[in-house]
Amino acid sequence: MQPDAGDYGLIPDAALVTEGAHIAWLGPMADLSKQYASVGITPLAGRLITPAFIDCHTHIVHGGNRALEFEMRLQGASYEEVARAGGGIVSTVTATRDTSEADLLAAALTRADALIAEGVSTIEIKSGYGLDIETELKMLRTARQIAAHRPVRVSTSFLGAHAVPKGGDADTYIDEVCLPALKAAHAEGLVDMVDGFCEGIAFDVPQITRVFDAAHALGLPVKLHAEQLSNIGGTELAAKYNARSADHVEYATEADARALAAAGTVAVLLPGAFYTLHETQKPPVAAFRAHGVPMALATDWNPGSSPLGSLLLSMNMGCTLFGLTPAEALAGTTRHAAAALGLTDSGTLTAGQRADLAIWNVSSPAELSYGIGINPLHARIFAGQAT
Ligand code: DI6
Ligand code: FE
Repeated sequence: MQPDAGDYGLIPDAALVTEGAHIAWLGPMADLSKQYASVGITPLAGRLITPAFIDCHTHIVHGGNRALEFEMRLQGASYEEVARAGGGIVSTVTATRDTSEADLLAAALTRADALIAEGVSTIEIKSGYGLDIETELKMLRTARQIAAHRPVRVSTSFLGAHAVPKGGDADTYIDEVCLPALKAAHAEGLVDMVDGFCEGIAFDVPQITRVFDAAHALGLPVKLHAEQLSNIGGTELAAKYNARSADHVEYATEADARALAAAGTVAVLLPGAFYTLHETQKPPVAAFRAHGVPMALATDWNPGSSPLGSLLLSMNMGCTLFGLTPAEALAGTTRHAAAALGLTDSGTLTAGQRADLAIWNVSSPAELSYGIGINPLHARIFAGQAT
């Protein structure tokens, strides 16, 4: 998956050497240095090794579920109508506030386990279902705890600007809750990145601008839910703030693609939400390709718009619904997902990178995107250890 290695950079009949937590060497078996001949060798019998997967956009810390809303939408209500009727994000906020940190952690661990079982080594997790200072901090502490309980890395995003609490005013909420919560969470070391939901039903460009200015003042990188349901300028704003990623981006334009490319911002495609919401506007994949915008794929695992617990399925959906190639899909859950999180130590198989590996019972990498509901994982290596 190295950037200049062609589609997959596949090395047939390969050997890969790990030393401690890192990759020491990889290349054709025939070139394996004699110095490694005496160390333990695990024959993989024709299996495929890829970088371990990275799910670069999730909301796996949350209380409750929204199966009732699923039923409502199947009877014809739109996502926006459900949100305006007090359902949607705000109902998960109530459930998350009412769930203890221990119970939140137990539920999130179950979700993390499902991802880990598909070869995921790194999970990005957002806050945003608290909308008060205490619960935003509780969510982020829970997210951090996951890495203490499972062999997985967690990258946290503060998403205080996710929704306006019921009966509240968006600007007042930003001033009185979101920005103070961000400062408190940062002071506790709970924030790796700052995210927002820039949308008609959430926050507009001037409001997100205030959140991004606060993030940059704290030295934190930003990312943004942009152009998911309409185009209101979020992608352009993300590019202006050198965001690590602009996510969803179904309604992004060619000009947006140009801006993302110039800023080096990753477009994170979330086909699980597209599928769940019966969206018909596809992200401008051809424009992203033409302008060289790196595309990542993630689950967006959340209880409302994307109750999707499979990164493999998001790869299949990225191909079938958005027209990605299987090679783009694999880059989307490895190299480009790492870039969306600002990680330079994983996402490819390169000497010196972390030995976070997935070993698959497949004979070609395209099989990873081709299967639907099939998990061909043989083994996962996390920081050099079989887990
Ligand atoms: N966009 C999404 O798809 C999720 N959040 C967001 O900003 C949906 C979250 C939810 O419906 O609970
Ligand atoms: Fe999301």
